[in-house]
Amino acid sequence: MAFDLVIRNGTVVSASEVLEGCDIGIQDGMVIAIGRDLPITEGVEVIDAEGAYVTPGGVDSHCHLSQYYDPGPGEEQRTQTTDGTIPARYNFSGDDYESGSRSAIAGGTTTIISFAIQFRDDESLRPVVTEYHKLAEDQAYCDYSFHVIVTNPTKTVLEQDLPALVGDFGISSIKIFMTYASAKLSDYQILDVLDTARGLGITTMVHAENADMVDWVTDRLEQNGMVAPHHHGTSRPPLVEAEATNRLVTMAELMNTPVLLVHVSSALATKVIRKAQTRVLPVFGETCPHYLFLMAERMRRNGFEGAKCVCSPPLREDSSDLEAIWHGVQNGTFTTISSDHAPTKYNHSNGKLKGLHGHEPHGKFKHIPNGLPGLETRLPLLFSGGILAGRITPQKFVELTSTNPAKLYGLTKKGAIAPGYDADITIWYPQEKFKPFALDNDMLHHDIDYTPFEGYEFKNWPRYTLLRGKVAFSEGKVIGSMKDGKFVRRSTSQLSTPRAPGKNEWLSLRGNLTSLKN
Ligand code: DUC
Ligand code: ZN
Ligand code: ZN
Repeated sequence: MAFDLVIRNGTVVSASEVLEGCDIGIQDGMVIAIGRDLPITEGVEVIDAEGAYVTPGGVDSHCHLSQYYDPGPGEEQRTQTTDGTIPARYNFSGDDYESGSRSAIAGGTTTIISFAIQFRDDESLRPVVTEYHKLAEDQAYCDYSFHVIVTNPTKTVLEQDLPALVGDFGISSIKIFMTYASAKLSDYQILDVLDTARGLGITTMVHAENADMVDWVTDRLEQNGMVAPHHHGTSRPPLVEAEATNRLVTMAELMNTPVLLVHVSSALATKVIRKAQTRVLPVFGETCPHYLFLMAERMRRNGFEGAKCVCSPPLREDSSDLEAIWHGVQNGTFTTISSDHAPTKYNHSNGKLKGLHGHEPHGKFKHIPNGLPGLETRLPLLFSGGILAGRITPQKFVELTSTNPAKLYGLTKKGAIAPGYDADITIWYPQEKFKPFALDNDMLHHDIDYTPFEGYEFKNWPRYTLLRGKVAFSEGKVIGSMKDGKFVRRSTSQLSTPRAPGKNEWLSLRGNLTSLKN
């Protein structure tokens, strides 16, 4: 067997096993052998991984790059084109594909699935996907795919674009919102989307928060002058998330189709998902590192700087929420842990300070863009605060951060170190050789002026990240190129299939799969 590269003597982790003293043979960007003492012929590149964990490259199935998603109350959604090619609606203040994917690779993530958002006045999804291809092509250090955010389920979208998504575009998932004036769908529209998704084998991701509850509480808070950053959390209590989660689960059951609740933050919503799973409904859950490591008090720190930790759903007040999320990670309620990297700079006119300017002295939380940076820190945080803290096993780490997201979203060559799979591999430091350090934002590779994990002690970090057999990150340095990352076409989910319409004849009105399982 001729290898281009052999990773020698590592502790290779899969979602089920930890194999010590294992070699990995790579040829043409693909894993072709795993075993002990693989033959090393002259000229073969060798990476010594003795004493180190070797994990499949991370798959981050939820991040926002080149996306300006919520213009905020009273502002126009569309603005004019600035350079003739890319509309100014992408004039956001977060990461683009270059900086975001660079940061992914530096944190051990080799595939990202980011969002292509339809704006309300877009009749069709096709130009949206084309635009995002333009934004990402030759700009990515890691492989990438898109989920499409549907904000306007027109007849064209339901009858032509969604059916074309899987076959023509290689995209098998969509996201919908139950909150935000500029994005939310009515329950009627959600049913339309779920009905169509079932027939096509599309996995629907849902942002579940009750929009009216948020607006009603926000109005009361404003009337009482309670507008500082931490009141963002007050305006979106756990009940807001739990109600929408429950409503969505009910709609998914009616429609008999798989759904994934994204960025779950509270004990109450976790319970709703767990209960649905106990009833064997195809309901999946995703959570994020910030709901495992950060709490609402962060929004009270340093005056308006608390805005740095404003995200939706919000960080929670009560440590019992954080513990419930850890339990959900441990007991299998959550299928994936994604970063929900949705950053904006702090010090930027379109960034967090937008919530302060014009609303001095305390700012107004409803004008603060929602979201946190976290692509680069996702895996190292879960390695230090999960595996090394004894909260999860190395196998669970791999399952939640790579194998499951790959399977759930139909990335058939990602998520495992196995013959025939892409050689996307993260090699950690041998534990005894690693000197723990406190994180400083300057160490990160994103284009954001802060990290919510500043000062957190990291006890390990990816030493090498390999993308399809090529070392892209080595001992603190990104050595890959932004032409290395490729768009990956996806199949339908390997974790679930839509179910047969059963006795509900009205469900079959829109094209169902011909070979449905019951
Ligand atoms: N939803 C996300 O998925 N990310 C950031 C903000 C939001 O509301
Ligand atoms: Zn969301
Ligand atoms: Zn998100």
